[in-house]
Amino acid sequence: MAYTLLYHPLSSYCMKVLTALYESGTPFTPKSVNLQDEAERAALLKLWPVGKFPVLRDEDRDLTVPESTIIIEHLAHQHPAAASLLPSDPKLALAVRAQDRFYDLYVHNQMQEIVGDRLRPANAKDPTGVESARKRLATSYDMIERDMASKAWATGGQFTMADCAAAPALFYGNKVQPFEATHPKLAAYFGRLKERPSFKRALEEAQPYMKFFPTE
Ligand SMILES: N[C@@H](CCC(=O)N[C@@H](CS)C(=O)NCC(=O)O)C(=O)O
Repeated sequence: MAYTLLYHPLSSYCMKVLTALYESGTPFTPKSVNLQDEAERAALLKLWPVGKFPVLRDEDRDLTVPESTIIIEHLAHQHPAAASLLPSDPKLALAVRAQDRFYDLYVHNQMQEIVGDRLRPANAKDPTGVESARKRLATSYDMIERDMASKAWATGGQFTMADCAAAPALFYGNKVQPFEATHPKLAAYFGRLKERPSFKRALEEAQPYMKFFPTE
């Protein structure tokens, strides 16, 4: 099995896939992409014109797989050790996909909206967009707080793709809109995620770049 992952260690969606790769012990070749470097950016665009990472190359099948969720689903189908990230039972799999969508769309993307605004020049800020992202994030935190009352992981007792999605979304979400003082069950879940060796490793690899995260 020859996988190459185009990614950057600081990128939240890349951390989602790294967590899945480390969780399953899937061997892969990491190819860090510096988007500021014209040649590296061009190489990414050639594979996936949308220009976002992560992108997985499955060399054996000559397949380019973009989108974090699809990459993890691909791994779960191809690599037995990754199978538990997406249960074979259709009902359980649906629950995992539902939580994965929730974390991507209503936590991760809202966090990205806030971070993206910090990177915009002063004359191009979008306060309305940021306000709406903050409101949605607050709603999501409340939903997770209720939902995590009796569960260890996002869909129950098993660590799945949904937890890979939750981990980086909550890590950066907590930076832009802290929840630890207000949402104890969410904070406890986040604590478990940070201690999970797979995510812990992704976080450690991001540390050297954390200084580039915009704090305001
Ligand atoms: N829906 C995509 C989102 C990927 C994404 O937003 N990636 C960010 C990094 S976390 C990116 O490539 N940003 C660079 C850009 O937009 O130019 C996924 O799940 O993989």
